[in-house]
Amino acid sequence: MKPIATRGESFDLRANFVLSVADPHQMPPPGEGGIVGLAGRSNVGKSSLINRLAGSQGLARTGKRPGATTLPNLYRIKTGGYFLDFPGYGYMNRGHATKASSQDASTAIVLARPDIRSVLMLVDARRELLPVDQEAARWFRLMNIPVTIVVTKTDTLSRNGRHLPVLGWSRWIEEEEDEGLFGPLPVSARTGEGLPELSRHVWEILRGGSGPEGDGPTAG
Ligand SMILES: Nc1nc2c(ncn2[C@@H]2O[C@H](COP(=O)(O)OP(=O)(O)OP(=O)(O)O)[C@@H](O)[C@H]2O)c(=O)[nH]1
Ligand SMILES: [Mg+2]
Repeated sequence: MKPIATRGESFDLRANFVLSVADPHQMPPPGEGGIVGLAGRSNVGKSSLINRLAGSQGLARTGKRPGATTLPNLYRIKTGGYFLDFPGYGYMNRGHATKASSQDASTAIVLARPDIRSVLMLVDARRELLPVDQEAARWFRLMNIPVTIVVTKTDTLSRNGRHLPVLGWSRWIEEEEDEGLFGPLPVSARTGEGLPELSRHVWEILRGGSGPEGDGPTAG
């Protein structure tokens, strides 16, 4: 598959699987580019989105049932940097207890790796704003990690219908008065809606910092 292109620019985020991280010590040393995490409730579409961004359908395991991803999975982006696919949290009200060990692994990585440049917090377009998502976003912010709210599965709603969750999330982001909180970006891993914008955003996160890769294409 070709890298996603927008207005003549191309943001090549093709990636390879590196490992499932049970312990942060297994991860490659910092300095090879930053990490962009994907977090959100189980089944929200994190792994599907990585597959689309990386242009490879079989890269991350996806599933109809929540819990397809049980440990954080690390993917190396060929042009520099990493995706980190966090296991989903909080499904069917028993998430916290049953998924404790995968959450432990996620927390350990976040504490150990200051090179997590940003987290994309995925939320389902069909659901109202959920406190569990808001708390997760705030937790990453407490860890001083910039967070971008990404509203997924927009293909399941009409154009009018998707307006509502996007509006709800943009109000919430405004109310938080936090300059490290971005979005909401509406996307669909199914139709590809919003992917050029999201690819550009990820590219800028990876290139925008003081990483070893230097400058890439910029917004404008
Ligand atoms: N309609 C629609 N379905 C989607 C979209 N993205 C993912 N899905 C479906 O949602 C289900 C879950 O997708 P995954 O990518 O496995 O979700 P996940 O967030 O990685 O789930 P966990 O690994 O359990 O945390 C699968 O059946 C996907 O086909 C989308 O944009 N639109
Ligand atoms: Mg997954």
